Amino acid sequence: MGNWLAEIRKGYGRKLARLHAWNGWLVVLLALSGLVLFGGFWRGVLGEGRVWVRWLHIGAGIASLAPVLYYLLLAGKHWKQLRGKFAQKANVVIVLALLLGWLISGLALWQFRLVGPFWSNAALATHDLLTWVGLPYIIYHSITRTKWLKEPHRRTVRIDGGGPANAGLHPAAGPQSIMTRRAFIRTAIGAGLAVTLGPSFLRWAGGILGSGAANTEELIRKDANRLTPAPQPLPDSITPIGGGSKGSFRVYTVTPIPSFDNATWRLAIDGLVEKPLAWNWEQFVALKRTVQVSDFHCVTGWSVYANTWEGIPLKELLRMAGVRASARTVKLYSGDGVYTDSLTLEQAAMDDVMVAVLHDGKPISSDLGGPVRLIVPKMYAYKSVKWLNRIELIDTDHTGYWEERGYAKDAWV
Ligand SMILES: Nc1nc2c(c(=O)[nH]1)N[C@H]1C(S)=C(S)[C@@H](COP(=O)(O)O)O[C@H]1N2
Ligand SMILES: [Mo]
Repeated sequence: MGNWLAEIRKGYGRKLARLHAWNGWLVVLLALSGLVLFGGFWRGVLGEGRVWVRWLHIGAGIASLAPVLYYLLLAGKHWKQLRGKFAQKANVVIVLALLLGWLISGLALWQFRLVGPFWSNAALATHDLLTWVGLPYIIYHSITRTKWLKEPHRRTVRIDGGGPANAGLHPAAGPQSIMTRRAFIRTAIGAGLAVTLGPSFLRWAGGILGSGAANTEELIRKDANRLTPAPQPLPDSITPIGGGSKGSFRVYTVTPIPSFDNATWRLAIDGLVEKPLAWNWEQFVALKRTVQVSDFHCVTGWSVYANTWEGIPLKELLRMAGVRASARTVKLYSGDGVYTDSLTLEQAAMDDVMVAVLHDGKPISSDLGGPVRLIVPKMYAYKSVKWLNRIELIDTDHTGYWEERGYAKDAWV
């Protein structure tokens, strides 16, 4: 294959070691930034910093292609060296497969617009699954291979309580010493990882595989909103005409989650309108509602399908207030005091843009933006302002929270 390859392979042992180290640090960086992106908790803490973490993650992900390609150039020689060492060969294959899987699904997530919601959902599920399987594997791999574990190779742990004086001293272990020290520590680390990561994994798997109902049920149970009377669902919601939503919402927020009661909740429509209006909860639940079924897509790759939403079409509220001719933009405010977004008058007039009060016949929990959130099914969900409390008509443009931080203003799915 030419001299350049021979050149690369020169001093290959040292190169391989350096490559391994670089790859290790990249994986650490990717794991930390990835976990921050995954955790709903960090969304609130980071706010706009999340956009930087996201770029860091994408950049490191693309950069991780370099050590992989470089390794592949050295792989032939390495492979010969590993002859007979099955475990090490398997490790190389597993790590390469993980990196490649992460890279491909990551590229699809990055280019979600090109691949569309179906493939970005598949990519997100793959990306998460590889993380759930691969990260514990890599942590285990790196802990159990550190020097201090390798050294006391032949020591033993006695499980029969043979006294600490003897434990770990005699290489020639008696029949009672069941485990080498190394095997013992490995098992302990494996069990520790399973115990710490297991529950989150099961919750994630439940969300991906099951219907969203269980997860929504739990959110409703611990709902922090205290509003009476409860909205009474229409027949189309009681038995959701969509048949019940599929998938589960990830709770996203850029602030601590706000909650409301009858004294604190208001929805106002003002600005360039003929008749500014404001409703308290009792007045608002008395308004006539309609029911619709639609999908909900987040730009980060997850969707919830066939949601049965019940609420008041935004255009109906606009009609009640009377939009003045000078108005151009509908600015939407969240009761979290921070998040905003906007729609053009034409977009706001679409039939399925809804100020939603019920989801699948149940009140929307505070975590998911209740008591009242906006729904813009034809656009990515960052337009779907949670805890909606004010609709203002303005004659200028308005750049929303995520749009100011790099998301496209044109949010069409
Ligand atoms: N007030 C507020 N509204 C918001 C957000 C937010 O962080 N704050 N996130 C948006 C984004 S990016 C998405 S995907 C959806 C998520 O809705 P969920 O948290 O109910 O799943 O809410 C949107 N509306
Ligand atoms: Mo989103």
